[in-house]
Amino acid sequence: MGAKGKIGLIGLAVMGANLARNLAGHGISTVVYNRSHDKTENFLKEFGSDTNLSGAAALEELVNSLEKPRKIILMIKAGEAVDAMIAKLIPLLEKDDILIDGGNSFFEDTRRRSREMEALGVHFVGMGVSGGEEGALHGPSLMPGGTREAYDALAPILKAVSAKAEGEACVDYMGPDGAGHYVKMVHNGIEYADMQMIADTYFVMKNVLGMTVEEMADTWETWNKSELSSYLVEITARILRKADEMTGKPLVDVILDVAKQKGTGRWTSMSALALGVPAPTITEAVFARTMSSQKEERLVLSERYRDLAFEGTEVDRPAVLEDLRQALYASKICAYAQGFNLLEEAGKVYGWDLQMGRIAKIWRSGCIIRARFLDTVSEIFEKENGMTNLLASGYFSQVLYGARAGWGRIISLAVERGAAVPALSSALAYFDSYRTARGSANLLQAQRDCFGAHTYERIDKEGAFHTDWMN
Ligand code: NBP
Repeated sequence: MGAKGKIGLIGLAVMGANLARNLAGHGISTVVYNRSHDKTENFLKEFGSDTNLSGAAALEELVNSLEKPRKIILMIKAGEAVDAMIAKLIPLLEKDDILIDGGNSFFEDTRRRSREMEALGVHFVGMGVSGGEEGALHGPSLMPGGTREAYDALAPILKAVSAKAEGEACVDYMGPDGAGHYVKMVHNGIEYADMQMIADTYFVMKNVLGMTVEEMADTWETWNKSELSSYLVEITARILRKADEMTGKPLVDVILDVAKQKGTGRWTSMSALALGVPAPTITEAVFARTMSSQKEERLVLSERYRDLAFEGTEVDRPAVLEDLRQALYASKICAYAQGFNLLEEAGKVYGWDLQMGRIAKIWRSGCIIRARFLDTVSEIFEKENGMTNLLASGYFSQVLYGARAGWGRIISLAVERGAAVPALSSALAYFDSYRTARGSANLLQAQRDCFGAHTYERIDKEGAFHTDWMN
């Protein structure tokens, strides 16, 4: 064998294969390995003409073919497969080697693996990779966490292959151990919310405004030129224009309304609950997918309540559409605020020192939630120094003030017609409760004290108080 490879890559499913091609395309000699060797052979048959790509049939061969300290990236199924692969690699690795997990691993697994690997003197980098298969090939947004030393050693490679936003690489050091995978998890939680808010909006367009798919596609295309401009809005317009090859109908109309999930949205909600950070819109988006999967029950109940259709008197469509656009934008601000608040708290709890401005910056390109909006968010984090809650920012508070009336009208209209818009309405409830100085929890505290002697605090005196409520 000639010169040693710069990086090894394990796992040649769609993400790994594309990332390997991206690495090689940037002149980084990459040695690939896959558990089932036929995938390695097929991959090299197709892409092996690139002299920066070579393959290994065994893990020993892979490890021996790399420059020291070795850099190996895992792009395999998250969970037990990662532990199994690490167990096989440990006897082959040496001190100062760097093992990178580029899959969607649960951050607590990454924290554990970091401790285990660092005890052996091997650097472990948990790296979020966003952007799907296209991103992996043409430039993903990368969220690496681990030791600073490992990041510095990897930075030239990661910067080369990552997406670029205004010339800046969409990669930055997130923090120690699980920081990178945590940031990627919250990115996915926000993605769930963003997708559900768009789905809610589509649902109102279709069932309340009675729009055709062409009319909807035109509207999303127009909106993509506004402050809503984003990858998800762009693909929504594209999706609505697609015809089904089998029936000629709009493809979206023949797709079953049952959404699947792989767990990152649920993990984000679980973490928000564990850390005590309100993230209701992200959680509603997870529940909306769960509700979608109750198809049989929904069919039964839709029969039971069939008189409650979406009908109502005709509305002023252009006016409602403008309200809807503003409701979507305002809800988006709230969902991102929830995600950033969660990151802020997790950074403190886990000692990661997460930097909101840097995170917003690396999400501007390459990832699924990339949007013009994130340029604004990153500028705000930079300009409004020390400001970490987006709802408190001067810029977004103006937007939310302006949108509040139309947002309320949309939720009222949807509720009146019986069209569920869980993400848009949860975002409005989040906004309204967050900006309320005196809420309703005084009554909850009284109830808790009444039935369980849990005590309450007073607004006019320090201390814990208990009342005998029955006498
Ligand atoms: P998959 O998540 O479908 O995993 C398939 C790969 O894992 C194959 O290479 C397979 O090898 C390997 N593998 C499995 Br399964 N069990 C293994 C084991 N015990 N030991 C060694 N290898 C094993 O691939 P993917 O969709 O390309 O995703 C890779 C990672 O990137 C995942 O963590 C995923 O969550 C994450 N991710 C995916 C996307 C996306 O859009 N797909 C986006 C962002 C992140 P085999 O060929 O021998 O079965």
